[in-house]
Amino acid sequence: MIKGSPSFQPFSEKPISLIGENGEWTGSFDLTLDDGELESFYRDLVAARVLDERLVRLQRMGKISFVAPSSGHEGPQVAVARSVRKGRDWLYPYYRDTALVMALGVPVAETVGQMMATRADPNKGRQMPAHAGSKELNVFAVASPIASHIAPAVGTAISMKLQGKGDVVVTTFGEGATSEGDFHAAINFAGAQGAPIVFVCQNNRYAISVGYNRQTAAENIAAKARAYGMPGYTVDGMDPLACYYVIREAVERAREGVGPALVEANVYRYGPHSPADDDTRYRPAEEVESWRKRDPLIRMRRFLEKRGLWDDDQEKKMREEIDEEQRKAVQQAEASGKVPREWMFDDVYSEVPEHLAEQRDSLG
Ligand SMILES: Cc1ncc(C[n+]2csc(CCOP(=O)(O)OP(=O)(O)O)c2C)c(N)n1
Repeated sequence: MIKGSPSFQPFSEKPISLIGENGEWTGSFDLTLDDGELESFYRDLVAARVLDERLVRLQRMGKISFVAPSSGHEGPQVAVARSVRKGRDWLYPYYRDTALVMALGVPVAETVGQMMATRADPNKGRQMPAHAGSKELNVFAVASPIASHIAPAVGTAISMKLQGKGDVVVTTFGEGATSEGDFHAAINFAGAQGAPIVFVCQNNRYAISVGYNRQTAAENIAAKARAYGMPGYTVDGMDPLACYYVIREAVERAREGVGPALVEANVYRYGPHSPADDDTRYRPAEEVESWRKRDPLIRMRRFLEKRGLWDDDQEKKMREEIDEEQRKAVQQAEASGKVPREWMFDDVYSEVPEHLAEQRDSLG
């Protein structure tokens, strides 16, 4: 057992939840977050939603070519960001993790700069949009092939174990990724090696148009952990505090050398898979609406209100601040200018070979 942790039962039938749908605390242990931490947690959730809606608008305006909407996924993403030691632990996220990188501290101008391929992009415009990465914060640059980042994440975790510094890796992915061989090879090896890694599956029930029941016959994703010799937790992903406490426990467990864990957070993506996807063709509007009623932001806000920490005025003020911050960040990203073409030759060789130097110079 991990010191000071509530210790959750793995392989529960019902998803683990700590906030009831009306905002009441239903946990069997005392909250350890103080009022300020709870408020800033809520701010992270709201800021992520506001940014997601802004990115979708920017895509419609033709300023971004691709976006992977993250609204509905905020709970586990913000929970991961709040469970790790920033700049020490390692993150291998996927393309839908905008809320995660934002809550971790990647500046909005950097995220938007990446999306727009401007000079504000630390990836120098050489990635698809929605492919974050941060050297300072140990965020591995997102890879487009599904599940291909999971094996390198395990490799990093084994390396952390060998170095013995107590650093942990967290990797995230959708349930579709668990159908890939890469996932199974990687998680198997992590189990065998006792690697300090937490696998966080954001199960939004669809891999583009492929529904959960066509993806796997397993009752849930967490059950798969049994075969790999690690605990598997099913969490109500629309309950931000349940995501936080379970993920934090899994991270601390890994840090103390107990080994890896798989956390499945049941979320819902409200938007299409990407702008190229028409989700009305494969899921009824009533289904989307019914999940919207369980919205993580509404749940957290009710929780704060019940504790006397939040009211309409605070909400209005916070939303105005967030909106203004993000508006300025977008301006900053745009003002930095498009990435120069010659940047594509950077960072490949320590010394640019003659033929590449020639090609670079021929760009004019
Ligand atoms: C190896 C590979 N196969 C197929 C694709 C095309 N593709 C992109 S996203 C996606 C669905 C992934 O679904 P999931 O892992 O559940 O994550 P979600 O997008 O639902 O969050 C697919 C099939 C890809 N990028 N890589």
